[in-house]
Amino acid sequence: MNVLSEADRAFFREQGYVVVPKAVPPENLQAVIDVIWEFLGAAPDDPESWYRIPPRETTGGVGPLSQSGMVEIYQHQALWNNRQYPRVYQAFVDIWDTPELWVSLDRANMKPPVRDGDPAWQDPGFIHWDIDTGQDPLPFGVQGVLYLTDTAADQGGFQCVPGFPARFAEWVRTQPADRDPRVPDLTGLDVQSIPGRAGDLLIWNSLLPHGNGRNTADRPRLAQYIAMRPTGRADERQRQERIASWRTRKPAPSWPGDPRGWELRQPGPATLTDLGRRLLGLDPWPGASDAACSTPKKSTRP
Ligand SMILES: O=C(O)CCC(=O)C(=O)O
Repeated sequence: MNVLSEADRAFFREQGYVVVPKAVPPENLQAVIDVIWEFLGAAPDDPESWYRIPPRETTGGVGPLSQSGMVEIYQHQALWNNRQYPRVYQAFVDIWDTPELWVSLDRANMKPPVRDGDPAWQDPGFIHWDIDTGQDPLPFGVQGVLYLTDTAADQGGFQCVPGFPARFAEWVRTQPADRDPRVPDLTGLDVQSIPGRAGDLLIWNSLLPHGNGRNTADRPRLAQYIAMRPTGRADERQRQERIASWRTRKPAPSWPGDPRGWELRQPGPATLTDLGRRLLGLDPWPGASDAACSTPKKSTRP
């Protein structure tokens, strides 16, 4: 059964994103929250501990946490349980109109409130694209974020320029030829923070300028990134890399990774359902064609 209604699809076309409520059960959300705190050696009720791991922007670019809250954890069972949750999968099937998908092996986010007098924790938020918007034709792609807790507009969560993909062609004609194809000039564009409830899965068109905001609330922002894209059996190298990443509990190539190797000390690999095995690439989709894979997204996130 479809997860996205006709109205959801229309909203996605017009606004460039759509929200799927209650995408996974509360216990799945809590399991990821627990593992994020364990990974960071921090606790939800101990604000000092939120800042214990210095962001990697202050440690020579290496570390398990960034100023924008990127948590370099990729293969834990709790993450996989959301990736292979049927309602999450069905939402992406509805977007792509095909059941043959691979899931991203993406990370999580814990963005603590900005801290007075501490330059390390003053992240202003950011807006970018993960695709090169100078390409012609532009490829269609989507990304997604699962809200692990209720997230207020001032809590450092997802922000974007609603409606932008539908206006891109008109907008780009007003831009200089040497514009940055990965970071828009925001002059005249309306960046909005998208608050949400725990369990919301927000899926966005990759052409939507997006990022996360400044957290001026008193609670951290917590999220898990999940995206899916059509695949095919043709790209054997990528398939092998994905399987190795799951099996060895390491990031896929091009992700920053965790120099402490926390995940390597966890039990694993994660147990996959039949759906999870297909979403990884371990098992083929029944009757899958040999169509070429779409190009993998190279992360440009901070
Ligand atoms: O933290 C967020 O919600 C946005 C993340 C982001 O910019 C990305 O996934 O490329």
